[in-house]
Amino acid sequence: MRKNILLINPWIYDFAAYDFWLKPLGLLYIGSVLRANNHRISYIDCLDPYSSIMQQKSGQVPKRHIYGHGRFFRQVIDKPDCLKVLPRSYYRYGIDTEVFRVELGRYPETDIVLISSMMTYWYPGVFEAIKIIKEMMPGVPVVLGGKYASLCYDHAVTNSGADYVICGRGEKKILEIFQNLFDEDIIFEPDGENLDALPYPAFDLLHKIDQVPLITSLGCPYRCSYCSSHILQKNFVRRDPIKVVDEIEHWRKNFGVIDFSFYDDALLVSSKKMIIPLLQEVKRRKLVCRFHCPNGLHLREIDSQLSEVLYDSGFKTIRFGFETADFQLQKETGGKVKNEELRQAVIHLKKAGYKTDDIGVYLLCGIPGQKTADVMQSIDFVLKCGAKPVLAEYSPIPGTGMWTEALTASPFDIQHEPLYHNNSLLSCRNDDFSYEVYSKIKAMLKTLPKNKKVMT
Ligand code: B12
Ligand code: SF4
Repeated sequence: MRKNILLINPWIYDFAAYDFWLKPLGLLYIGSVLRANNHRISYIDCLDPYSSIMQQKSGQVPKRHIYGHGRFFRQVIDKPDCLKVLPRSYYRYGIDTEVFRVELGRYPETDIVLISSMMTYWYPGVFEAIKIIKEMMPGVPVVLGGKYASLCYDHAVTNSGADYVICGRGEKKILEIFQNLFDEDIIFEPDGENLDALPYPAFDLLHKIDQVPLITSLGCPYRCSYCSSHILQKNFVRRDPIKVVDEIEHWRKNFGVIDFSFYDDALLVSSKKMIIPLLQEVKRRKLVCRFHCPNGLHLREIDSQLSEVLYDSGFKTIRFGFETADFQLQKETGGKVKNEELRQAVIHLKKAGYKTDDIGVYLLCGIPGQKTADVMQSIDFVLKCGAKPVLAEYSPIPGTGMWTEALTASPFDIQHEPLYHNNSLLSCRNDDFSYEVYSKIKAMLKTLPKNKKVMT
């Protein structure tokens, strides 16, 4: 029998959050799989910047950019005790709890609630939503999945209040739960290794589709020690680039979507097999769209052909994962890039038309044992290459290669309290690379004239 399923994208509780093309892609994939199994799907987005009730109530509209990114609603809330060390305000991002209750009240027939989770340190927003759901919908089972649930499974099982916690990809596991709970036959079962066999994510449930995130692949062929990609997805699986363009065309033609963001971990790897044919096909079909990459891209892949195709296809601002200019550290953390590769990549990108400010290069700061000199030398190297350094604060993630080192290095109890994984906290700071030093470097980067060297 058809079930009424309510999907929930929970709040973010944090010091700062900005909607950098952030959508609950995994949850909406699960929704589409359940819809393909003939169930009725509804959706509440706690982060919805277009909520009309919230706009009426607050008299405000969060500032949005035409490219599909922008601000959320937000309310100042009490900081959890353990985060009081950071003298910054703490917010609930999204609609307020009363509006959430009004939204929940619209779905009295709900048979089961599915809630997602993102950053490990955003769990308080998930818990708050579950608490309210349990209060307003007693007896309705709640299933929790997503990244926090996968990376901090035991913490989620013990503390979240959910009836079921799912670790890892959810398309098949949710069907098993449905079989057990409701004795449901499976009508459509996705093939986990074939991403093209999945129905398109249920973005039609959103009040407004300001942009659509895409995945051309899951996983990554590299194994960087600070990254959890291989925990979340063991092998690197890719789609057929032409099928990705079919999806782009679907959203473009049927929903008028212009902006698309790629959520891949390794979008540019083997570019001739994916991104180049994909973008060429977009051009051949004359699809007018803009592409965005909130994630760091692989510098190693950049050559003259790829630079030209990217520039020509409307990738106007690009960000690369470089992390450090220190050769030893590059090697120890996984060897995804070398200094010479950055130098060469910037030359190709500039020939294609990119300016210094368009080429953002992420530098990981605050990893265990890191010294200020390493961060400064890395900034200097990026500037010398003619690109823009962008600091990315390290967030320790359970199960990663660097986790044991992080446990030893951190002055905080990162093992038992995921709130300490918050990148704003710089939880593996040390006497040399302290929070004060980091703040000064960050401020300095904001005022730095283009192409200026900071140290030799
Ligand atoms: C895209 C992305 C971003 C985007 C958008 C965020 C988002 N939508 O999550 C942006 C660029 C904003 C971002 C930023 C950051 N990110 Co990020 N990001 C990702 C990325 C690459 C993909 C997430 C994604 O959507 N995947 C695709 C979908 C299909 O998968 P999924 O959501 O996991 O869903 C599946 C399952 O989880 C499950 N599932 C999901 N929901 C539900 C619900 C139910 C009920 C069920 C049953 C199952 C289920 O089923 C789904 C389908 O199989 C992940 C890495 C990764 N490989 O996952 C990192 C990741 C989440 N990010 C990470 C980090 C470190 C960051 C930054 C801190 C980086 C930095 N230093 O600046 C910032 C933080 C920003 C902030 N304000 O705090 C870490 C997590 C850190 C943590 N402690 O939690 C990850 C895991 C990468 C890593 N380094 O290992 N990120
Ligand atoms: S290359 Fe990027 S996505 Fe792949 S393991 Fe390293 S940091 Fe993670």
